[in-house]
Amino acid sequence: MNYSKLKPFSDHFLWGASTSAYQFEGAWNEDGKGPSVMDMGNHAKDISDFKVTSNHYHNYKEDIALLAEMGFKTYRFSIAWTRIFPHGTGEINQKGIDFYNSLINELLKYNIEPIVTVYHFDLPYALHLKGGWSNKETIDAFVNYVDVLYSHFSDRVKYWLTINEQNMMILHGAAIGLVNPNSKNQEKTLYQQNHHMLLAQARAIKLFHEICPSGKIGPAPNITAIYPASSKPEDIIAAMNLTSIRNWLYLDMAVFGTYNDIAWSYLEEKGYTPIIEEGDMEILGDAKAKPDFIAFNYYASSTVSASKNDATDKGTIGDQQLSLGEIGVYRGESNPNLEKTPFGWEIDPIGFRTTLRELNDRYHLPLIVTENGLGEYDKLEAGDVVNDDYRINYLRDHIQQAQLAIGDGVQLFGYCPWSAIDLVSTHSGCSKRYGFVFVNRDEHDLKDLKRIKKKSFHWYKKVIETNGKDLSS
Ligand code: BGP
Repeated sequence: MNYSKLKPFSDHFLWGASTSAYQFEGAWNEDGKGPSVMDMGNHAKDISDFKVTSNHYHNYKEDIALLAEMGFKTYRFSIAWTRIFPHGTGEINQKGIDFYNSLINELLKYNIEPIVTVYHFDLPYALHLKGGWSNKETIDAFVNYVDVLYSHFSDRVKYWLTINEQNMMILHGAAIGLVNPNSKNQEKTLYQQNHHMLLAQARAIKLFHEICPSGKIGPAPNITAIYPASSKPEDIIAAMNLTSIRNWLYLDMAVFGTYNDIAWSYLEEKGYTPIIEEGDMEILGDAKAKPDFIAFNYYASSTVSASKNDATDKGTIGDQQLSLGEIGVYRGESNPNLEKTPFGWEIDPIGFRTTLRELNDRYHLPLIVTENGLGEYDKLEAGDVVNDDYRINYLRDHIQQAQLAIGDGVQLFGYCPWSAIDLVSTHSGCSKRYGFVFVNRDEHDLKDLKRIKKKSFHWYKKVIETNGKDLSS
């Protein structure tokens, strides 16, 4: 629909950006921090340095001053579970509490609203050794951990996110360290882990509502529109299959407290159904466990066609070599109507509006975008200049579509692109940059880690200043 007049972003719209602890903080084993699965994973050794990353742990004051200079209204960051509990449970590490207290206070000094992700891929390694999310005790460890976070920080933190991209963790479990890539029956294991994570999330939300009635909490999956490759009816069914398996399985449980029917039928067909113990569905269906809003990450749409029922259904896409396609369910296709980033991710701003509409139609909850952005090989030019016009174009096109979605009736209350400042990409190291601020380092040569404002820094500052009215560069 074309509108003759655009609805504006609300006066209190939360403009900001995001980071995550293991990609940004560094100080991986300092001040009592224990190891996480991300510290111990394979990517940590070969691709890049993950021990120092952007050294934010030691540089947070300068970093937050830069966010304040851009005029950020909010900043989404994650807390490293292993800074609070080095082994996942047990004694609290006071230095971890101190660090996040200082970080939160520094944000508030500039009137930047903190949005905290409690778990962004970095499960404590000690819990992983005891079976990770396959072990139901991890649910109790998680609830104990969030309880400690709420009691220390909820006096100042109003917005909380439970689990970052649970759906990506389950769909690409081996890549994110949930299962051993050589283990058997990975999917069966992963969907059991998924069930446990859903229980952990429901209990964490319920607890939050009991002890922080004035705060807001929600999940943060990666959600995207899935297109049928053609108008063939069988392609439409394939798109619905993937939409249910990738998107609704997670959000229907969070919001409605039920397994999505199509996704459940898929689990049954494949033999992946989790064991559901007595009492589990009561926990999942508890009215107090319902989120206050939905946060979601959006980078690209996906396109699929009907399965051919043979091995060619399973292909790969993009730089992460993620498989897209499953025999008897759907096959991944590239979309000829879309340009791709140098890392092979399809750029689809209109798909962003579609995704916002779909989420609104289905759940009628306020929405916030917690990741959206362009990974590129930025070049530092003479005179400390980074001309990242491609990033400005990408973000501008997405913000325009977000505004159209607001016109469609979507209750969008914030936009936090990825990432505030350069950090290390899990699979592509620090050559793949997303930030408004360049961090001067290479994969293994840490150089001086100096912060350098990119062209997009100045552009985004103006976008925020004008509350999204001036998107020109
Ligand atoms: C999301 C993650 C982020 C970040 C982002 C970009 O899936 O939540 O942590 O990594 O993707 O991905 P990449 O770094 O692989 O380009």
